[in-house]
Amino acid sequence: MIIHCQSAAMEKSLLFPLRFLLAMSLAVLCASSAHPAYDGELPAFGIAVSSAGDGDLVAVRREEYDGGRIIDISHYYREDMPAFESAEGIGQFLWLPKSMKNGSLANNSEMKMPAHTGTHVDAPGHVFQHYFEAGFDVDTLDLEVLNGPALLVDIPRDKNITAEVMESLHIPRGVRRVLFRTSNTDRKLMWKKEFDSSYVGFMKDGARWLVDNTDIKLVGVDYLSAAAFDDLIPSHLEFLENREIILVEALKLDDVKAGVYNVHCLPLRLRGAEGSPIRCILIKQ
Ligand SMILES: *[C@@H]1O[C@H](CO)[C@@H](O)[C@H](O)[C@H]1NC(C)=O
Ligand SMILES: *[C@@H]1O[C@H](CO)[C@@H](O)[C@H](O)[C@H]1NC(C)=O
Ligand SMILES: CC(=O)N[C@H]1CO[C@H](CO)[C@@H](O)[C@@H]1O
Repeated sequence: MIIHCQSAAMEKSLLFPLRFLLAMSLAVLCASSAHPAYDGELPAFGIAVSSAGDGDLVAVRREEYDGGRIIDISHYYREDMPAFESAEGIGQFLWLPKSMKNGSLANNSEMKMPAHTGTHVDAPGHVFQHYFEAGFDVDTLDLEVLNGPALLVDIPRDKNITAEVMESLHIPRGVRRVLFRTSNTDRKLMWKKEFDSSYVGFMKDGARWLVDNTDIKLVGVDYLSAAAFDDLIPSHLEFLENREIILVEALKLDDVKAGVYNVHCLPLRLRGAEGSPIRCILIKQ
């Protein structure tokens, strides 16, 4: 145990103040001879862990906060989350190269995943080479568009989002952010490992209709792509050509009432990337 503690204290990768603090707390742990590591699975995999020491520690996981006022509409990342055109899910994306169990002063995970994984955002460079080259990456997206009043609407369950469907929704002018809930949510497609190309999304004419006839700048959808599989690129081109519309995909809209909310979405500042994981929440008005 003592050897273990000393090797941990020699960890070099941390800045001094943190190192000092951790060394202090480690000293306490060493003195009380409790092992700092947990004995369960990694919390990242959605499994509560119990401490090796006194009593059980149970991490609380929530989809809502403050009595339901704040709703998390992002999916947590998991290995069996669907990946575009794959039957295998996203697979392992998180590793623990430095772990307390192996004598490190702290656990330091590493992650690797495609930028368009899970709940994510598309930037104009996703489908336009000249925009990509000109730097229209996720760090250029307008946070004002990604944060503000939003409408959550239900789409007729028997159709993809065509011009006709868009027209039938009667979304008033002035509405700038809309989250489209479809049968993808009913079918729990984001909870199935295998990619399903029969998901509902925008057909080219639906995307065009939205651009021409509404003030919508934030388009949120409930599966991996805003565009229906059959119109994958044409719909993206319609949406992203004017560089005003932001697509947020694979939102978790289960059990949320249709209506008006404040949406808050924040992508990572990944310069050079045409996509990014994004955390989105709804706040009841
Ligand atoms: C600890 O180190 C051993 C030996 O290098 C390795 O096999 C094991 O996977 C490591 N465990 C963790 C949790 O990093
Ligand atoms: C939506 O379009 C996809 C192809 O992109 C198709 O497989 C699916 O059946 C369509 N869904 C509906 C409800 O029409
Ligand atoms: C806090 C935390 O993530 N602790 C982890 C540190 O690493 C060990 C493995 O060495 C895990 O079991 C813990 O869960």
